[in-house]
Amino acid sequence: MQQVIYVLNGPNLNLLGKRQPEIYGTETLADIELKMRAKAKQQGLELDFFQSNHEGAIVDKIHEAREMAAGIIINPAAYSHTSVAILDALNTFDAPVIEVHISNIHQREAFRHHSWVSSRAEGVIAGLGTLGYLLALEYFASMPVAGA
Ligand code: CA2
Repeated sequence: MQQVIYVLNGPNLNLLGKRQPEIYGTETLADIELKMRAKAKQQGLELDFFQSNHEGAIVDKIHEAREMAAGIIINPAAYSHTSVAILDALNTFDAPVIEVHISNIHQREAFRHHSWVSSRAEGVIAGLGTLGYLLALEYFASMPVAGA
């Protein structure tokens, strides 16, 4: 059975490619999903791609991942900097977590420098644009299949 990777996107990322291209580029979230699905197919991985503007919906999706996912790629967006609830949910998830930020949060306002999620993540990719999502997927493709 194919391993499923959950790709979770936080608030306002549904507006990618429609505003602030100087920070976030011109690709839409649908463009990212298409590219990730193409790469996942090559790598024999299945994706569950999700975006929500609601903290609780993201927490619920992480709970679902506990039973369903071999890993999580998460861009928690603004919740990175505020959400202990998302950190607590991720701490109940046993498989690897990779945190992705399109922009380099460390070059931006001070309030973006700290992410609650980073303490749980196996790796953090920031500042490489939307390529970061594909690199995160590469990480999962390079991992040995459990039980093999
Ligand atoms: O760089 C990232 O990926 C962020 O997670 C994006 C978040 C921001 O709060 C984090 O500090 C860094 C913001 C996502 C909002 O995306 C927009 C896209 C287009 C137009 C407006 C917002």
